[in-house]
Amino acid sequence: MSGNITFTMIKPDAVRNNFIGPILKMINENGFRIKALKMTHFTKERAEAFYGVHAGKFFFDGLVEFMSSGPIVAAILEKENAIEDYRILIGNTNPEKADEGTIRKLYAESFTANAVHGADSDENAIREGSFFFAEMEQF
Ligand code: IDP
Ligand code: MG
Repeated sequence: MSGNITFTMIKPDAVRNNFIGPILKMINENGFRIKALKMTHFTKERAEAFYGVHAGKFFFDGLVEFMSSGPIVAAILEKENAIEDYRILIGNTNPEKADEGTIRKLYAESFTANAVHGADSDENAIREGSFFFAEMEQF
């Protein structure tokens, strides 16, 4: 059982496709409280730093290009067992493999343009949230 905070982003494809509203609605309806919310834009440099763990992988350059291609929405979410429960709600990284009813199944465009990000550990939720929210330590 992990902590009660996770970090998410609505990625540029979902923002372009007008899915901010439906995705936030799903987040709320699945028991998450939105603790902080910001619409913003990654520079290429900040996207490279955010996804630094993937540097050198075949998809890295395309991922950085995509993530800096338009606005994103960053948010801190609260729920018991937040990390694990949110990863279930978003579905598999590859939307073709995502279960029915998951955010990625419903709203993703492709493997890279897969609608949303979800932190994979308490530690990464803090690290990633700190990219966007100075008050991260309060959550
Ligand atoms: P996650 O977002 O489900 O945690 P990660 O493995 O952390 O998946 O990868 C980060 C992001 O990089 C993915 O959400 C996706 O946008 C992109 N990505 C990962 N693997 C691939 C791939 O094999 N092809 C294309 N894009 C990928
Ligand atoms: Mg990941």
